[in-house]
Amino acid sequence: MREPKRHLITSALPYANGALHLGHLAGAYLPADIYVRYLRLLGKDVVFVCGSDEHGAAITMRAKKDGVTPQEIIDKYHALNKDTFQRLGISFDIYHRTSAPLHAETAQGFFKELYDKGGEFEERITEQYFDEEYQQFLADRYIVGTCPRCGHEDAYGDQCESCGSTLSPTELIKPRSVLSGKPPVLKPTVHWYFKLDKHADWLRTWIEEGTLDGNPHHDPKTWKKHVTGQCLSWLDHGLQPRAITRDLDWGVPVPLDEAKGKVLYVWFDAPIGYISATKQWAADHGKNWEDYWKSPDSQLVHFIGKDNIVFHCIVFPAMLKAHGDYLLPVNVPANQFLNFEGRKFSKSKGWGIEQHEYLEDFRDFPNKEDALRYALIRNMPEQRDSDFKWDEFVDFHDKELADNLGNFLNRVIVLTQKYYDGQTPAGNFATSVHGETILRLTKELAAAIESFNFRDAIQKFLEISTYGNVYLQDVSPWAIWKDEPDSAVVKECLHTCLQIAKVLSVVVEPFLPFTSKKISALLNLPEVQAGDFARLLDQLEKGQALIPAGHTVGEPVVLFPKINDRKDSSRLELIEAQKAQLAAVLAAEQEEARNEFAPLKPTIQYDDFAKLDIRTGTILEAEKVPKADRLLKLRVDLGFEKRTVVAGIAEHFNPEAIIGQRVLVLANLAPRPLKGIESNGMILMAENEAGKLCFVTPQEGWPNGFGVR
Ligand code: B3M
Ligand code: ZN
Repeated sequence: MREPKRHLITSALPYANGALHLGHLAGAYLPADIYVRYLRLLGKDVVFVCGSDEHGAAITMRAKKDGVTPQEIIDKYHALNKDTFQRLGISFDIYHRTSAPLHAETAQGFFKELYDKGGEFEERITEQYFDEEYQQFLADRYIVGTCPRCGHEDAYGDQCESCGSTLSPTELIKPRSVLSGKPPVLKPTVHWYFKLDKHADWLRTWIEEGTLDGNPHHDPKTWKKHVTGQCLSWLDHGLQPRAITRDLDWGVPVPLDEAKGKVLYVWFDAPIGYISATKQWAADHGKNWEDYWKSPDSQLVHFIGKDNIVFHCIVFPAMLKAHGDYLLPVNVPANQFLNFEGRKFSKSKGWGIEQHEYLEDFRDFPNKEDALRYALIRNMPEQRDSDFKWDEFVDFHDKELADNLGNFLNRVIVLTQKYYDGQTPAGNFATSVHGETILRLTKELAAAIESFNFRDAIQKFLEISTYGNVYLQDVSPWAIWKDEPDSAVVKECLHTCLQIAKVLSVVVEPFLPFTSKKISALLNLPEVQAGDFARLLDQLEKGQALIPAGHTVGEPVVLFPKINDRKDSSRLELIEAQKAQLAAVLAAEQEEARNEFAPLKPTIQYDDFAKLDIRTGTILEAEKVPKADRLLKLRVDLGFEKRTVVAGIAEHFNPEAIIGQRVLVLANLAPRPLKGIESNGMILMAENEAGKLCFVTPQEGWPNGFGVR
């Protein structure tokens, strides 16, 4: 596979129906940004597209919930998400929207092309739920009812959130419309289906072997195992035609006369959003969008979360191939999920933090954007789910960014100022063993980024910083300089450290772009720019100095003031406040759980308890008490005697079913008459909050008559 001329990189288009949390950032946006920034530093022609997914029931449901129009929802969240990404340094070339007219035109054109070709679509008439009061068909999410699997009463037409089952609307027991609350009726409707099944064979070859139409396309070994695994599992289950139109009043209208009132299914139009975004970007920059989507010299990579794999690795590629001329992705390095302090992010449960909330809560925290980016990269869910923890955030920040990177840079600048009035001493870094080592680490870092192993890549970055620190400590120029201010060893040492600092300013840019700027300022060098990584490698290979002798560095600044700082507790307080919020959520949950149970009775003394004589027993006979709905007359074996006990359990148990049941009996309760029968004792039962009863039984094998204490 030859070196591509152009790179088209996409990140999943977030639904504009809510804010995004840290898991989204770590999943699909931060990894793409690292990759794109790296490519730009190599001087590559790259376009990085993203935007809001503004169609589908996710948007209309949200609007209904908030009592506003869908347009208000998308305007609000498009602006919020776009702004937040920008503040976090996610460097999209365009953040487009699927509500743009250019998008509707592009998606309709795509549909029409496939339609006119013939053979890709089929029309099917199916029965779908219809709300007669609102006179409209109901999207899956607009139907709720009882889950056939677990009995949860508010399961959605596509999924039960209680047991996680995937459902179809007609499976729901007692379905009702979210709009009117009334039971919907089934009505026939026509829809267009994309014949995905006919693409199964080439998809399998493409995914398993990395070939397309008999030509090499990509190296399948470079795809993540969990991505390939998910794709093959879909293929193994067999692909079915998929409906690509919907009866909904929000979306891209189906461009057919006979499809009035119908729109394209959101998962049909959303990926085409990547194309319309590229078109808009190209129009804005005087470029040709087709160079990026259709030229064999270009490479397409989709960054997504694992829940979107099938759409990006099976459905969209099939659409592109069916259309013809389009490139297919050379990789889809999907990430797994990030959890938050041991649980899934959940807005409704108050668990987790959204990106814009972080920026707000940490507004006074120095270098907050990169502190977050660093923690998310160190722990990115690349191969398996990972967990964000505040304690780890603190450790990464204090031990790695502050003690390692920050401390190294600070010492180098302070010493250069002190010994040489800020002027870079001459030296032989580039031809030394240090130059060689740094070149090797830099290449390893590059290889890790190119193979989408961003956790490994950031480790390499840390190794370079550590190398500088250890070297500085080993030489300890301060010990030499006080007796020998003109020492060549000290000069060589600071020369070398400054060169390493320059390397750090470049290689850190894809990960921590704000920090890169700060390091450049410390060194009094221009900001890192396109092509600098390539230049750096070239200079190191050629043994050239990266910062020339005599260059005056800047003033020292502490880049990452520690969170655990005895003199200033303000940063630790921010972390403590986050933890306190989580503790409050847990406490509220516990409180709620407690309220589900009957309150405790007043305290008694041990002597009160000791008066109870509870024995193990077995029910020998059971019969209904005439004219008493609730009572059963039981004959119970207590080992030393057999007794009659009348128990109020007739509504819960059939008499036949409890013969032989082991029980605990309060044996010294004074006899009392019940419906004319003398009851001698009481059977111990446990009762749940719904009033259901179960027996409390002795462990198996324990005979009757034993005391309980
Ligand atoms: N909006 C789903 C999601 O946000 C969907 C992605 C579209 S990518 C073309 O997870
Ligand atoms: Zn269920």
